[in-house]
Amino acid sequence: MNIDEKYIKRCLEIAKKGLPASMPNPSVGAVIVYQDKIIGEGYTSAYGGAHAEVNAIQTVKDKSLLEKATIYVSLEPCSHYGKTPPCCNLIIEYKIPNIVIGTLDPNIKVAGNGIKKLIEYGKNVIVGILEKECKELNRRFFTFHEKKRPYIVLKWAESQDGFIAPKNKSEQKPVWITNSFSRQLVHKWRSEEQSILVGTQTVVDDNPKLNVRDWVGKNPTRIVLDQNNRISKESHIFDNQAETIILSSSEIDFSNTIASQICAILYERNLQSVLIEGGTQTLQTFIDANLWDEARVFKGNLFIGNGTKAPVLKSKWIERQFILEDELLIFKNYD
Ligand code: AOF
Ligand code: ZN
Repeated sequence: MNIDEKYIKRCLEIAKKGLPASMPNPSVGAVIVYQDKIIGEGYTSAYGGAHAEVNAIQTVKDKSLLEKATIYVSLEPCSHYGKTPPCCNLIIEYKIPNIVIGTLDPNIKVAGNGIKKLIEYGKNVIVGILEKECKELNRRFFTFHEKKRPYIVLKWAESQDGFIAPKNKSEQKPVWITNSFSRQLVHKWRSEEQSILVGTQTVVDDNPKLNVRDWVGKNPTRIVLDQNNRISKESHIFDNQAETIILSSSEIDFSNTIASQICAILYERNLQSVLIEGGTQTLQTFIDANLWDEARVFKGNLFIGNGTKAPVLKSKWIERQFILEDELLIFKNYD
């Protein structure tokens, strides 16, 4: 590992702490180095707050050292006026001569303009260090800007014999396929995505709250499909604890390309990611359209015998974990 990689790696390490609070803004790490010593560092504040560069510069005690220092950033410094002023201007103002950048900002408002401006001001700029890792950390933000759709995470839990629910579910007591630790993990996942989507049958059968109760964090926006207005107004999804968007036939043509239409609606609303929690039909719609990025599948320890079959995903899992007796398989649909 060379010296640039070493410090960009540090940028990534601290940038992790900024997620998910920074979203939909990406979380960036900035590390300021003088004579191979870190003299300041910072990462992106919660959404609407300061960018990484601002926080890093603030921590430098002797600001005169900035004129001889190198600033490492995991994402191209911004050049636009958004909720905050451009970071490029700050770097220029403090006369930092060297800038090492992990990867370009895909946001059309920046997209190379930051680098262009720094070069115009005579800075030494290096771009493209640990690029893959930099994009992976903010994969929701990159997918959203590059593919013009949200980052899609599929999640379901199936029994040993491949069912997600028993037959005549609504007549029975709830059947838990996974243990309480796995269920808590799902609440962490909900706090990490900007929206959560389920189909009509899931609301009718389970009356889910779709919020973050067993973790600390923000509730995602609830997206619910309801083609024929079958969902009762008394359902938990209308408890006002989080925003709920109902997609009925006035918003979507249910005869075709449902997954693409939903992606377009979420994109329009600036929702950078979605956790799809069921049921089988909804999950399968996204799998068949090849509109998914990650799938997280729990295999519980019980046999159901007869009921709703789990979705069919013909990929190979890339990671396997155990949460006590529950098996968790993780699939990725990108390199
Ligand atoms: C940076 N450093 O730490 C981050 C950047 O509305 P604003 O002002 O917060 O700008 C948001 C955009 O800035 C965001 O979409 C992305 O292009 C960039 N994020 N840029 O220089 C940072 N988080
Ligand atoms: Zn910025």
